[in-house]
Amino acid sequence: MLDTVSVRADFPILAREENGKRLVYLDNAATSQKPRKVLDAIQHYYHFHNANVHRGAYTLAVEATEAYEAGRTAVAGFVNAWAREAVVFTRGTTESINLVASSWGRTNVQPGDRVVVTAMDHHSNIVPWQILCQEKGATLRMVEITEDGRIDLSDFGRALESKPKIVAFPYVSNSLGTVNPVAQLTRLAHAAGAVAVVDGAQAAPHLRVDVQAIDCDFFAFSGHKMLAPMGSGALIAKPALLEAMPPYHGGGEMIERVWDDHATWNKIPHKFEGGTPNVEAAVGLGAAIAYLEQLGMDRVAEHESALARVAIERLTQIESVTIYGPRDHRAGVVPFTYGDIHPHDLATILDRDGVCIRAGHHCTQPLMRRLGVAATARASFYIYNDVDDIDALVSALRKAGELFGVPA
Ligand code: C6P
Repeated sequence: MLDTVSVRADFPILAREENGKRLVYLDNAATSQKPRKVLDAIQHYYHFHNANVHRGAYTLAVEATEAYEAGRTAVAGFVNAWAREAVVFTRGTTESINLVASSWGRTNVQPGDRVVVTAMDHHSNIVPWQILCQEKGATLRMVEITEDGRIDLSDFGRALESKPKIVAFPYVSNSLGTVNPVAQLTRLAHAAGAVAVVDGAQAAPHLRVDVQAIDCDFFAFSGHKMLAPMGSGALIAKPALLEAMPPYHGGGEMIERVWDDHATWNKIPHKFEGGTPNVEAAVGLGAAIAYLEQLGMDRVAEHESALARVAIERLTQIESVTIYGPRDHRAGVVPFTYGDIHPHDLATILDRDGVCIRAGHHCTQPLMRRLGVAATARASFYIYNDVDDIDALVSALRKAGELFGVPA
């Protein structure tokens, strides 16, 4: 396990108390807290190097550009991208997937075509494809999940028989914690002639990602879930695909030449980064990656799996708790319900003890329907969580059980 005492000391917000109790932050799947190194890197950038990037001939602008592009180099190394040019900065997973749907999708999907997603996908990896399919007269096919919360590989195989153009799936489910066999799913998608789009929102922060080993065509992630600022993230794509794709947004910096009635495009990835980019996001993301790499992503993954195992073991001892998702091959996401207590009530009551959990459909309504619930409560772990946090969760839950008269 990680040395959480020293890790916690790096996160100023974790020193705050909630109702006189230690802050127990268990909503990391929604967003992570930020270490001092990331906050300092952003402040340092604004104190010493701020200017608009890629445009200026003066020293400050060159430094700002270098800081921005250093963030790209860090991302490329972090996910083992094919090249630096394979990294397009976006506002996060949602924008990355919309970019693929709008650019690759609009160019390549024709009436009558199929797009495949899974029933455990986040709305961000469903709705952009729905919009594309509606616009193009294509059909969206949702692959079912098994009883124990995995992608149903038989149904996945059946969905591929229709030779879809795009197959999209999550690396890690935010509502089940399932870690999917993404390299295998990509191989199957390619064999059916499709491009594979991996939603890496819950993977990049928590395990070692290697896009070349997965061999996916597109990989989307959000920086804010991995210690970096809000509004940071990237799309990683095979360079040949990016070269062939039309731009997503028109504007400054994404062009080569502009004539009265048409324009030609800048090189990748700049073709997809129209307008002044979020430089502080790239700087913060670079610092976040340095922090995570110093801990080691294998240790991060081990730490969170260990916490999930302990949490599941402890929660299972509470009579009326139901835990969702598979028992193994899972990340540090633990969704549950507690008797008939509404998850929102549970989250509000736990907050009195300083325990922050998420309650709701977690932007996975098709999945919730299949689970037969409107909402779940969810604890999700990161590098600064420890067994004390799980103890606090369990004791706050037992108190809630007493309050609502639910067997504990
Ligand atoms: N999930 C949660 O589970 P953005 O908002 O673009 O940073 O990320 C969207 C997203 C896409 N895919 C998956 C698997 C996700 O988990 C998320 C974000 C958050 O609490 C918010 S619903």
